[in-house]
Amino acid sequence: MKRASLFLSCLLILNIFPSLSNGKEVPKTAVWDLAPRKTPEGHAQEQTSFLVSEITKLKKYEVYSQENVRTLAESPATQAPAKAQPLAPVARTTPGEYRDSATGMEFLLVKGGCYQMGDTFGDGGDDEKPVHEVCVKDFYLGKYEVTQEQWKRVMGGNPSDFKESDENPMEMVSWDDAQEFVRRLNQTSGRNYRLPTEAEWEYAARSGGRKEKWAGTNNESELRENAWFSGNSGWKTQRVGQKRPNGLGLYDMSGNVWEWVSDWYDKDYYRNSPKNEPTGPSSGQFKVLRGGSWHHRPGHVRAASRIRFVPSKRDNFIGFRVGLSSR
Ligand SMILES: [Ca+2]
Repeated sequence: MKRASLFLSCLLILNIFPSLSNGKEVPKTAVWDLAPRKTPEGHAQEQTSFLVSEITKLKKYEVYSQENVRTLAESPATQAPAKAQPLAPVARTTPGEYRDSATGMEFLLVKGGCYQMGDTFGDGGDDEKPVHEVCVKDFYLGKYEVTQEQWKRVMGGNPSDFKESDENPMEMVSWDDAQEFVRRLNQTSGRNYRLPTEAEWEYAARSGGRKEKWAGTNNESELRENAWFSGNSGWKTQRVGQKRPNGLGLYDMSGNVWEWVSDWYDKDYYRNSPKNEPTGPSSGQFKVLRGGSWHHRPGHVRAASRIRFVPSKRDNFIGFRVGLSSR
């Protein structure tokens, strides 16, 4: 509007003062009569100064507007919530916690132990049988699923499907993609990040190997408080860390996105699994995913539930979280 008014003012003034444009003698008009002490030339100079002044103001306004837009874009209200802010390069936070300085990923120390792995409630699939004792050593596990913000910091792009927030979990990532993420992370950090093994994942999901049906609860009526699944997700992923954590303080182990683990899949592996630190079959066609997703029913978001996909599979219900050996 200001530009339009200014343009019209210019036209009006140039119409009244043709000397501004062609140097011809300026006819006397009512305007001169209202300002008899000024010569036409003096008045024209004054109007020219006025125009220059207004144009200068306009340019300042434009600069201000650009700065203002930039400031607004950088204001806290339009940035990702606090957890996605650049984090101080602090490695250890409190005992049992760990923070990666490059990505801001937070890890919790999972104290190792032995537990009953598999279909401990008798309602699982055949590949969850037999229930068998497994022992794992101490390890660190991501407190949250890997977020889109963290992915972008390492990989530089964001192929995820649900981009409502940088704190939504990364999805549309294959097992191979997750390996590349970890490889780059290790290259820059000098650490040894990795996917958790299937046995580690289930031990952590069960709040440290408890007889726990879902991560953090045995009560299906409480599941809405603990997990994003088909009953409450709105058919999309949700920002990580909003639901109740399990007994170890880990979020979204049940639901939100399925999580790749390091193991190859074998439906009969539990019949032959070693007791100590099993790492899965030595080879296979499929990789294992755990925990269910926003798209799946309560039965799929159980701590013991297993599915499989080829390592190149991508979908908008598939993500991952990162583990780290404790030594
Ligand atoms: Ca999950």
